[in-house]
Amino acid sequence: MHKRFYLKAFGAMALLVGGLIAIGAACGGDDDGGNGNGGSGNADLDAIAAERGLTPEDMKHALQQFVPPGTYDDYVMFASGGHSGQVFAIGMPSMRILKAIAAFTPEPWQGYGYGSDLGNTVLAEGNPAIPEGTDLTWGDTHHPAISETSGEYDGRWLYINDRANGRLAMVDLTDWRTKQIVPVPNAQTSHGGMFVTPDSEYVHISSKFPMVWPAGSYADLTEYKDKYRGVSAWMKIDPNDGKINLAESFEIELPPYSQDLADSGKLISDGWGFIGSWNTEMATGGVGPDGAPNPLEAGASQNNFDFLHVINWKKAAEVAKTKGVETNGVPLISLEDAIAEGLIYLIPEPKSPHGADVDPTGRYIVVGGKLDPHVTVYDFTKIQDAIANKDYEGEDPFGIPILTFDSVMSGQVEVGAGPLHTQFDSQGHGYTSLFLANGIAKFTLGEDVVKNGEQPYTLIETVTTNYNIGHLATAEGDTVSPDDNYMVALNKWSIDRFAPQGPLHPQNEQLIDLKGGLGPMELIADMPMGIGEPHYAQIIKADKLNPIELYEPGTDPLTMEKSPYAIVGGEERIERNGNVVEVWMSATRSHYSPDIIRVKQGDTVKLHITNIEQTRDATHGFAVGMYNIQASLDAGETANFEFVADKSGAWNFYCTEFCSALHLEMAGWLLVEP
Ligand code: K7E
Ligand code: CUA
Repeated sequence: MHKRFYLKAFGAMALLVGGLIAIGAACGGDDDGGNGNGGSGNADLDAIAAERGLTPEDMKHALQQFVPPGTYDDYVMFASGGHSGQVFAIGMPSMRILKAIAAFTPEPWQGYGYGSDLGNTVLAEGNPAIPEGTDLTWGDTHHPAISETSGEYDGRWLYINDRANGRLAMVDLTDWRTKQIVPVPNAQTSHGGMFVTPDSEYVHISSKFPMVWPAGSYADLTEYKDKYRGVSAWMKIDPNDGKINLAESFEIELPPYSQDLADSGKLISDGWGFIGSWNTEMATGGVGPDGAPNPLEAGASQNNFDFLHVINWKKAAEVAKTKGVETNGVPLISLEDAIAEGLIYLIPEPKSPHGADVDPTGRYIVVGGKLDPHVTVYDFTKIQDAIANKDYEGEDPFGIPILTFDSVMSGQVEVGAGPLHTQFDSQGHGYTSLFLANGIAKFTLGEDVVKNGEQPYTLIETVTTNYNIGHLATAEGDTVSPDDNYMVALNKWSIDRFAPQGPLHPQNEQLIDLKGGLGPMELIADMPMGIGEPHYAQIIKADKLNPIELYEPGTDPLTMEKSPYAIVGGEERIERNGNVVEVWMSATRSHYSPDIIRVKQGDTVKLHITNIEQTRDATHGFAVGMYNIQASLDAGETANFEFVADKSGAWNFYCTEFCSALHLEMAGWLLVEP
């Protein structure tokens, strides 16, 4: 058993490895590849290290993370931005932010949601039909999922849920822009997923808290059990453009538990999905029968077991065609039909579970119980046997069969306090985040995957993180073949890790070296994340991403086809039709053409701008003061704006992107005559 603590105060060599303590150079604890006297063996490097107070271990970590200027990272991590409503693309191992991808929230740098039609259209389409009149301009991103082919990330699209409003966004990884926001029918909130099925047939999303059904109706919390429902939604991915096709999607009614993290089966469990849950007590907060306060946290923590939902989605997709009832745009399978057709089973899972993660072989499902120091590992082959044998220990209040815990559980490992989420390597290990113990535990899975002479279901080692860790992500971690080299801890608090900056601190993402899965885990670097709270992330090999360098001339990024409003140089014009003024404008270094637009107050202005550049990175902005308009037009892009010129005056518009030596001259006038 290996244990390792990070004891910086003792200096670089303060390592406990394999039970051996090596403190200081005298011990020759040369785990760091140093030269035995605490230095690098290079006089220049040693001088720099001495001047900056760096230990040999610090130097090693710097080298492990270093990506020389002008060279590329090996991996890209797509991390949720929590209630920033965005997705952050981060190069790894350098941990450099490459892009904040606007999703549910307007983002001015990319001109997303500030007047041009890509962001405005996507944000508007993301407003649920029920209730009427929603105008959502933020979301709470939690779980990104990269599209897969044969269980491997394929780098085409990325999906992410909105925890707050029951929606999902689709990011097109050809240009790293959000192309669609889909409100999930019959769900008010979301959590379970996103995960894509191994060949990107569907992306799954399930509700977090149940809502009153039918959507749009009202019921008091006293009717929670009868009127509130959760949902498991299987959103059909269009294989050509990655967009969600609602009519070909389907949903399954779920009991009013709080469905939680979920994962997709793969390989032997392909065709199945797994959704954890808590609050099977169906507590609602407020006061108890005795009139004393009974907060949700207490009411929802009564039962020793909650339920892992096991769903046969491949069969459900077929059943939906005959038994699905169109409900707010999507075929919905009732719980009654789902039970009768054998689409859903429950498995007891101990003590307020959170994560539910499927290992790379598809055989093991690991669940962490927040209030239990163990992870519980279920065996899919045993689950199949139990289903075939009707090996039930009962049914829940809604009639869903509960598989016998002892029949389907294959092992439990005491990993430490507050286990949440689990990732895997290809060496038969699980890595579970420990929210309360501030660390990550590495343990072995079942006998058929365990390697290197290790014992099944054994704690191997833990590494300390700073501080409360939520999710963790390993490189290629949710695929059938994880890469065993990097892991990132996505921590909630940073406390004293970065320079003080007032009461709100950044969250802390920490890079950990997995050493081929052979350990010991080693913390390499901290990365402050001062622009959003990370929940989950997925890490893809950079060479699987094939983003375009330019748009074809006149492309509408929303459709990726030629815009009907695209022009080439020489076709610029202004046309008036009644009180509608339509402008076809080009943008290139370093001018707009036309650069003067004359309208009358109250006119509707339809503005089509084509960036006629075909040079990589030659982006031009377009901002109009006092009209709250800001766009970013990438090379080849055509963007459209429509607004009422309701403010009279001579308004300057200009390019917001410093595009050339004469960038400051790239400006013009919107003259709105009273
Ligand atoms: Cu654990 Cu929403 Cu995935 Cu956050 S959830 S940590
Ligand atoms: Cu175009 Cu600045």
